[in-house]
Amino acid sequence: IRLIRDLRHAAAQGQLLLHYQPKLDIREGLVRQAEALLRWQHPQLGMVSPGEFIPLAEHTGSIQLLSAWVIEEAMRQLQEWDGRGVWVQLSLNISTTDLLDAELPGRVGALLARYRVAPEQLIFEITESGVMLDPERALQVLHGLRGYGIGLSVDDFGTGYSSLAQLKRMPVQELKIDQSFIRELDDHSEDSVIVRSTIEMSHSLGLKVVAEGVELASGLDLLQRWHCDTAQGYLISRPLAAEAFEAWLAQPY
Ligand code: G
Ligand code: G
Ligand code: MN
Ligand code: NA
Repeated sequence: IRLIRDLRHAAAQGQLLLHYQPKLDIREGLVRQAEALLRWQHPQLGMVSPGEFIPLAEHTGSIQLLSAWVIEEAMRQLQEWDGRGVWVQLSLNISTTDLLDAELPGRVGALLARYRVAPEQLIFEITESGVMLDPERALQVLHGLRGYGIGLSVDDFGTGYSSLAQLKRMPVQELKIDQSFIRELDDHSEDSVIVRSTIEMSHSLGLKVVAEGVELASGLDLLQRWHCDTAQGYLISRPLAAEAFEAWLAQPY
């Protein structure tokens, strides 16, 4: 209850921040992409995980406030990096509720102009269950975002609702295979069959594939052999604060 009340003020009190987890381009062997992950530095409780407060925010109506903060902060950060000659593409997590907000594309378009951010520098990650709530409305929002040139990605693919018919209708360019299939990836498990066929299917549909939760070097080797495009996970790096991420980028991978 306390958390709900505090959450409403978190943005205004400067308690929110974004961490950035590198996404490795497997073929090129370099990092020019990252996923922005929300962090809440609570004055008494310390770092609170979004796994705890995002669901809370979804239920109490403060999610739109949080999402607005995340989108604007990401743009501000991109503008700052651009000023120092650092080019990155950022993925942002967009909640179910945001997908039903018809005003979202317009607000994002206005922010792109205000911060002079190229739309190619942003990818919005959505979940299929988010789209399933009200497909017509969500598709309209997605097409609106796409109209501004924002990239779209399906997060947590393979869990929850994974309707291939739905996937075909969505204007997405990227698919992220859920961590549960990747973390203990080896050459002969069921996971390997699922991952290989998902990569093949995605490429047939013209989608890039990200493997999330890459923890083992052996897993990365397999993903490379199977022509997966992008790897994200603790093996490459944990999510980092902005300054640490910038320093990390400056080192050759
Ligand atoms: O970073 P971490 O692994 O603790 O994230 C836990 C969950 O919170 C993940 O499902 C992630 O997608 C989600 N999450 C992280 N940042 C954001 C955000 O900015 N917005 C939304 N809606 N979800 C986020
Ligand atoms: O739902 P989503 O895919 O957005 O969740 C991203 C979350 O996964 C982040 O909170 C991040 O901290 C976490 N994460 C990223 N890489 C790894 C990894 O290699 N292993 C594990 N266990 N979690 C990871
Ligand atoms: Mn994500
Ligand atoms: Na995921």
